[in-house]
Order: sequence, then structure tokens, then C-alpha cells
Amino acid sequence: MYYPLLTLTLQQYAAVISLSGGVIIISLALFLIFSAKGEEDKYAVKKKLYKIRGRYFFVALISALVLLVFSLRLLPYPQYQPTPDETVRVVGYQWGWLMAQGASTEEVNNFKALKKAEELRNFKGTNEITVSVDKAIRFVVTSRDVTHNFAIYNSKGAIVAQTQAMPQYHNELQYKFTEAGEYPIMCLEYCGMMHSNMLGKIHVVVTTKMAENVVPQTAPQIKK
Ligand SMILES: [Cu+2]
Repeated sequence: MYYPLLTLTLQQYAAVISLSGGVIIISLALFLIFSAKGEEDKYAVKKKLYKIRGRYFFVALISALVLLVFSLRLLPYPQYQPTPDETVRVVGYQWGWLMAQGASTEEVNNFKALKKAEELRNFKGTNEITVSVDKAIRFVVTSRDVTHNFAIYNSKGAIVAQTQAMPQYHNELQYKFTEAGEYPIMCLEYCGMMHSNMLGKIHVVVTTKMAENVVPQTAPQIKK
């Protein structure tokens, strides 16, 4: 059995929910307009509406709060995420991306302390990196010049995660790639003539667990 609703992305869910909400509100308005009979009913309709509003306000408020608590956990903000397996430093510039992996905690902290454009001049990185599938990757993103937006797309062209790349500021974005493949990076904030040339790529690969799982072996003890 195929259930199309279960295969939607988060963005498609949001679209379905807002579309349904819109349809409900418009239907309600149309129903009230057409069920009202002339001038004397205007106040009756108003009264009816106020009654509905009063009754459902708290229901709506509580639903919104519950949804907020649940949806916040889906956001890629670091404070809602577990400790990352890897941190990638990212610098956006007109017009490209520089990504660097393998920094120590100290190096990442030093990177976060860089504020001026000239301090970022010597930052070395590439616009293509390779990461492992199912690892929590934290991107620490800044810009050398103007505001950009670091957006990661999947192979189907849907955004999987994004954050602004702002000068003098570091945004942190955490994401776990659950599928191997190639994830293009594009700039999502118009930043000048060559904006569309701000491309990059993240190769997500399945690493053989061999190397990690090798337990140092000791020779068996022979009992005398
Ligand atoms: Cu840009």
C-alpha cells in the first residue's frame, strides 16, 4: 500500500497544512456569507463569529504552543542538537564558498572569534568536501564580505538545510545526512552579479565501519 502523505518532505507538509488551513478559513467565511439572510442577520452573524472566536481561541493557542515545542526540535539550531561528530568551518565570499574540515575545538573557537574581513583573508578551504553518512555535521558559517546564504540541497533539488552567511557573525547549522549522495550548495541570498556562481558540493559517503570498530587485540594468555 502506498501512502503519499507519509513520503512528504517537511516543506511539503508545511504547504499541505497551510493550504488546508486556508481552505477551511475561506469555506467558513463563504458559509457565513451565504447563510446570512439580509440586513437583520448581520448582527447575528457577528455574534456567531465572536462566539466561535471565543470558544476556539484557547484551543488554537494551546495547539500552537504544543506544535511550537515539537517543531523547535526539528530545527537545525545547535542548542537543540547533540554534540556534533564533525565541525566544518565555512566562509562565503563574492563569489564562492570555502569549506574546511578537521579543525580542533580550539581552532573552531579561534575561527568563531574572527570578525574582520582581513582576518578571514588567509582562510583556506575548498568548495567540495566529503563527509560520512549518519554523522552529525556542524557547519560554522560566516562571510568575508556581504551577506550570503549557505544552502544545502539534495539530489532532487530540495533544500535540506540552510543558514545565512553574515559578515562579522558566525551562524551554526547542524545536519545529519541520512542518505549517501551528492549535495549541491548554492547561495540563497542575492549577493551580486555572480551570485549564481556560488556553488559547492558535499559528497556524503558510506564509510566502512572497519577502521572505527577495530579493537586492539592482545595475544591470548596461556594458562600454565
Ligand atoms: Cu552569495
